[in-house]
Amino acid sequence: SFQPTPEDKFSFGLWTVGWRGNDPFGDATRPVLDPVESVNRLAELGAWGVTFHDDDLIPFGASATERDGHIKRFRQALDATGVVVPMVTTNLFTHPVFKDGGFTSNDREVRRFALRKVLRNIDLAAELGAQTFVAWGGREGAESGGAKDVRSALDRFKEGFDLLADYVVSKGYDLRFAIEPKPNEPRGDILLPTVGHALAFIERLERPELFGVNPEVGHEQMAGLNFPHGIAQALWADKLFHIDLNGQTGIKYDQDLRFGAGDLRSAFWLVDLLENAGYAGPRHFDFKPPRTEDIDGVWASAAGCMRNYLILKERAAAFRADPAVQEALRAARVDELARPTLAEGEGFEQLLADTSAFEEFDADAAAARGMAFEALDQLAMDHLLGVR
Ligand code: GLT
Ligand code: MN
Ligand code: MN
Ligand code: MN
Repeated sequence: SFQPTPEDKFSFGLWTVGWRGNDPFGDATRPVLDPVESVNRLAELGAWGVTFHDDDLIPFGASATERDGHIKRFRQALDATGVVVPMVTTNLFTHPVFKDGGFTSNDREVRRFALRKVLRNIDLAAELGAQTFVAWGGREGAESGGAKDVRSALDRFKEGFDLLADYVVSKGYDLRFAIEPKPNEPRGDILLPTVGHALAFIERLERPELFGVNPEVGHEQMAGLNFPHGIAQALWADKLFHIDLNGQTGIKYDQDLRFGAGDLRSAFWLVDLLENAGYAGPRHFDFKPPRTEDIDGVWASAAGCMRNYLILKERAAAFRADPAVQEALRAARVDELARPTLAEGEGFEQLLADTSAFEEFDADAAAARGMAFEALDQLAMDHLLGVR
């Protein structure tokens, strides 16, 4: 059965099920959703965790007493349901003060305010036991050329993250940061637009070991990129700290469809990869139930995210277990790629001395060998479509 349990480690942002359906052309179509109600309903559906931005839980500008009250109610709901908080993040994009960004705003006072907002939220994250702190810089970007000195902005980005890492280390928090890339929307162009940009940026930080990525399915696809390939590289670099699962149909606005909607083949290969690579982190859904839906539709959409993951997990396992697939994998020489190109102890001298590698190598004969990829891919399709 495809009934989720806490062992599946499914988590949801409060801002996902709580999205009211407002878009640039239309007002909200749904009423405000109480975070406590979200925790209760998600627990009933079989979710394991809930995540949030500071402002999802505590309205921007709330007094200290109001803040404590919101946190207290939320904690009670967590305790009552057993739902955990694996990740927390900060809203540095909704309030107009962040119109030119948080850490990279040209306005220095805004940058200092943004850092303070994040530091305060890191304390809350640690208090609630979160192990990952996501940083999505949706407003860190530009619409025009001369207004943003990108090299200075990257200096300020680094300055901010280095400060946060110092803070976490000095406090002794068990917390790591996951940078979430996105190419555009809401800014015309966003800094750190893809997984690759983020991975390269992380290596320039003072404590790179505390930083990884939080790739989102739709964000890479908005840039026309192959999401499973980006995830594979993040895994290869030991940097997949968290993941935002959702659906997207090609290069267009950020759709945030429920997981499995959108590019289904890509979703299949993604689940296959996550499950086989031993990714042990949260399966976090960052989707937006379409604004056509009432509250029942919201929960149907949330349940669909988990159900689709579990279906794809079952399909991927069946694919891997099928003897015909194993034979097709061998025919496609997938195992051969795992074999080092050089023999044990071999260096360029031995390679240069090996006449079979070049002088006697028959390029035309090798070129004539088919790779047998299509037969393998059709087996995957058969499994994905449930006819095998
Ligand atoms: C926002 C964004 C998401 C990010 C969230 C974290 S907020 O909804 O579109 O992709 O993951 O800040
Ligand atoms: Mn996201
Ligand atoms: Mn998105
Ligand atoms: Mn989003």
